Amino acid sequence: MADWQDREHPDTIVLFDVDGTLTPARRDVTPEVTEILKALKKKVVIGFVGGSDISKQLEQLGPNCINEFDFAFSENGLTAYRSGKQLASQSFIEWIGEEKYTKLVDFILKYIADLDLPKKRGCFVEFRNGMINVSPIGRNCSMKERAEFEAYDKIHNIRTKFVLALKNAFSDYSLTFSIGGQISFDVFPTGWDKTYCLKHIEAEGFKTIHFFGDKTYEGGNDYEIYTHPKVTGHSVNNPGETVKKLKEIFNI
Ligand code: M1P
Repeated sequence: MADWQDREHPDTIVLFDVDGTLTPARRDVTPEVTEILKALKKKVVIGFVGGSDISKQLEQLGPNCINEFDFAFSENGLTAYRSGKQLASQSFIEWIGEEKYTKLVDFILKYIADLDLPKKRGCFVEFRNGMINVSPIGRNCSMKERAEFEAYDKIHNIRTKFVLALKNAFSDYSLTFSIGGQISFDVFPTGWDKTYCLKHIEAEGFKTIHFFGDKTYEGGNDYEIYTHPKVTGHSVNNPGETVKKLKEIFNI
């Protein structure tokens, strides 16, 4: 196992959320962020931990991101890579079982069918390794429709009401419903939030774990890791602020 001795601070890891922290939501990383990450990697160990699945992160952070970052954590760490090599993990469907899963999905699809929305597109439930992602408008919407839904949701609280209905109907399922992006929310077993990724680095013995995220408020999908006792959390509003803070903290 690499012991990171090529870094100035081999016992420090810096983890980043993706959407809103390294990139704008569902958009690509800029050269400015890529450059600062390269400089940071000389000093410390670096990783990302996003809610999205790996295909979206490869699009946003670049096709080689699982090698460029020392640790790559998709779906909160339910899909994980160390130095480009995949690590063993758990799966949502194995955890929940087909019977309970079918009841959950049937409820979701019926709820969406009854929703009165200006536009509906396709892919309302995205089945992932460590979670499902539910989108009332559907993940196939265009960028313009994505922005329209986000604005509509701010007024009508479509996702908040949906999550409430699910919490009531499935109170015995031990599930967490997390609104982390613009058009959807993630559903995963309670505890499989972003702190899950810390299991993959426990054995490395890092003395300092930094985390940068934008949804660090209670209810946001960065909250649990941001407030974790072993983590030094940094709250940012956009990638520009991430760069600014990195320059200040790490003297880059
Ligand atoms: O990384 C934050 C979220 O990004 C996407 O959300 P949305 O498509 O709603 O903007 C999703 O991939 C979601 O799973 C993820 O948590």
